[in-house]
Amino acid sequence: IYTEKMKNQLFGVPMNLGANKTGIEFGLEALWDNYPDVFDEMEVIEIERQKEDFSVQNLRYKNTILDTCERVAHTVNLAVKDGYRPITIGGDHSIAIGTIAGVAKEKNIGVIWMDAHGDMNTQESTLTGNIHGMPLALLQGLGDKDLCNCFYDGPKIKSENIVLFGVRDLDEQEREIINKSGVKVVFYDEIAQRGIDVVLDEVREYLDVDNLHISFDIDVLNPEYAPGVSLPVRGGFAPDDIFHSFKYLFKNYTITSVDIVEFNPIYDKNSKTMEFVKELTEYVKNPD
Ligand code: HAR
Ligand code: MN
Ligand code: MN
Ligand code: MN
Repeated sequence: IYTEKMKNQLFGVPMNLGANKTGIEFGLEALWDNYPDVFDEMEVIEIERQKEDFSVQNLRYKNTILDTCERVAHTVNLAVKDGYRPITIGGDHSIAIGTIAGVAKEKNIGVIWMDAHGDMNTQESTLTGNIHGMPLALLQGLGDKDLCNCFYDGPKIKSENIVLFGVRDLDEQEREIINKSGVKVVFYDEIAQRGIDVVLDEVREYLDVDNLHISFDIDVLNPEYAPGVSLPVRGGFAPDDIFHSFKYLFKNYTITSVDIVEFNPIYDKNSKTMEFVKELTEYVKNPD
């Protein structure tokens, strides 16, 4: 299935409340200032601060994150209904609660979650209380009920239609949640050992869907190439591996929608990460 030439719609969500270091909230501005031709037509979904219960330590900024994700879902959903491919630039990874809800309401999708982390904690397992460590669990109906029911009630994605790709850092309890869920995990080490082409072919055989959402966390790259993230993890992909993988996915699935998240300009070096984000966005806007 070759992805048809679909029109894209770019969204930006400058949210950083799901993470605990400062910087991600400045990512979009940095991209605009430096590459106006790529990012100018982006529609920004603003953050509207809600009242928070600060005695709740394990779901930090839940109310604002939920409000934002509801609006992200609504906007993304309209784009999908109008026949567009929404490309959403973060922001921390909690925004995927909204983007995926927005797409999943209209289409039966698989999800490839490219990330050094699992993002499958719940409010019970989290060691940090940061919601960007939870979106993939929430999207399967695991965790806080209100967040699980973002945009519409119930799970958004079946566990068997999810692949975690490039993982290098899981929390202990998170690992148990993942194993129980049945999500397929492809660790970075396995990809490095067996070769990316073998592994991508296995993913294609495993993920038996036509429509695929790519949720791309920049920290899946080796921090050598992309230091501009909040939680770098040793090892990981080179940019070429990522472009190769995207090419493969665009050839083998209908890519309905893409997230590119967790760019933190404060930790960037020589604009390496920013340039990568620009190039990846350009590729997604005009895949070959
Ligand atoms: N597992 C850790 C936590 O729950 C770190 C999660 C990191 N998440 C992101 N997005 N950077 O992948 O806090
Ligand atoms: Mn509101
Ligand atoms: Mn992530
Ligand atoms: Mn991550």
